[in-house]
Amino acid sequence: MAAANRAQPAFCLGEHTLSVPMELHKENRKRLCERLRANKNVPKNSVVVIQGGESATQYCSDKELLFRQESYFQWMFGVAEPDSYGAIDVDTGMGILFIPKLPESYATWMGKIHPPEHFKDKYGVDKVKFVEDIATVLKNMNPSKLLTLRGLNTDSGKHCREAAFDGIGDFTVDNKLLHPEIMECRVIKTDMELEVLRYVNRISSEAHKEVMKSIRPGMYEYQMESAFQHYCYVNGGMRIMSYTCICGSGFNSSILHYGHAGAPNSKKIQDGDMCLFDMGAEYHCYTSDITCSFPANGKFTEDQKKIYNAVFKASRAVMQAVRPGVSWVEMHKLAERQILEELKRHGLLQGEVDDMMKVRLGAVFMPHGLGHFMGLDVHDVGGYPEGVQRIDEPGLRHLRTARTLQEGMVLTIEPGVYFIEHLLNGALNTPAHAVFLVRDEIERFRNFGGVRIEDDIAVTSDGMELLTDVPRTVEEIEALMASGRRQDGAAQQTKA
Ligand SMILES: [Mn+2]
Repeated sequence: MAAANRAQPAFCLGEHTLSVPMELHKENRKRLCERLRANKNVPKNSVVVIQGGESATQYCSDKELLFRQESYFQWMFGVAEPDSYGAIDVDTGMGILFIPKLPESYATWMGKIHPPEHFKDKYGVDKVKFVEDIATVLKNMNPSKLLTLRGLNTDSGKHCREAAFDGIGDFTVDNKLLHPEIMECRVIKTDMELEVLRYVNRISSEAHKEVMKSIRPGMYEYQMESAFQHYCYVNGGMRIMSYTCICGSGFNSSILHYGHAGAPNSKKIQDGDMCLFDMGAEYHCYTSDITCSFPANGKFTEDQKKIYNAVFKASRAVMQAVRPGVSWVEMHKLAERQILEELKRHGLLQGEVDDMMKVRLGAVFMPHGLGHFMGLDVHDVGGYPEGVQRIDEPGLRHLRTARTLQEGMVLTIEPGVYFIEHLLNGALNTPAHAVFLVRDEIERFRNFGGVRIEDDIAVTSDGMELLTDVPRTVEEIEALMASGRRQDGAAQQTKA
């Protein structure tokens, strides 16, 4: 086949899904090389070497876990298969993919063993070699230094896995230069990356809307999780969730990361419950992270409206203010201020909002950060590069970034108000906080649960682009949920 007739290499799961060009990763490699060449500590003839994610089995069994590529490797090469390595010649940008040489038995159990040429076409890299030849191939490039990836993930506190292979001891290795540069590249999204993030947001938004239309009191939380996953996979080819689905109803909506194995979205949804559903699916490892809060029965009570609108006001105030040059810490405080003002207006708080801000009262109701970077990881890297300090104060210490916004950053905006038992008790027992709390009103909300409104945005040159598309006002939510219920009526009429 003539090369000219060949389609450009891309990741695609059918005509109804997005085609992601491998050019995206080529551009990423190019951007990385440009940054590295601009760094005076990187000598000529340096070669980046990175190890991809490894296949694994469940504990001591032979059950193979579904592989998901490591995010730095994905960013550079977009390779779906495990146990690969990659190298990039920094001076020329030439990219080499190293694939494992598979045993014959692979063909029996896993399918056809493809030759290197197949992967060269599939991923649009310059060369494909076998992992077992990596030392020889690199030696022939005669590099001054191998740049390997080692650095701290400031969300998990873990270090990324540095490349290792037999014979690496024969090279001069530097494991400090690469990490800050590639991390910074990942913080600023390219147009091609934004296209994928728009796609995952669109599909995940549609899935949230389906859930809101189909939910009924009497259903179980996990059935809503299942409906979301089904929608994303069927319509978007999105096999993997960006994180474990959080489908909290009633009191569970106050548990920030509900839905884990110990609390597996297993409650029956009751009439009158507030629901907080935080779910997002990924495609080609690009993530989405969306939270919708709504009443299970489709109609807000007056109290639910008060709390929901306080959070909504905070969300929209931040969206109005977001642009390059703005401090994320200030955005967090802006959201807090809106929330405190609304809670005061509705009689839950008393006193001066300025004074509440001084004692960080906002963290009692919103104990998490306003939002975080998002990309190949749902909590994406780069929140605290060298020189950016975490602020050790209630609420603010949980911010996953304290940076100043720049064009091309992608973040979540996710203010919330939660009535969390031990935080309320703590505040009621702390005189500096208790003075602002209207005790009887706070008691009335003890079993309310919580509200979070989470959208994904991209910072543009003069503001932001909203990637998420779900109903957000009380009226929009009630109208959408009513439309799902009208279908019930129609179905009953047909039966009769
Ligand atoms: Mn989030």
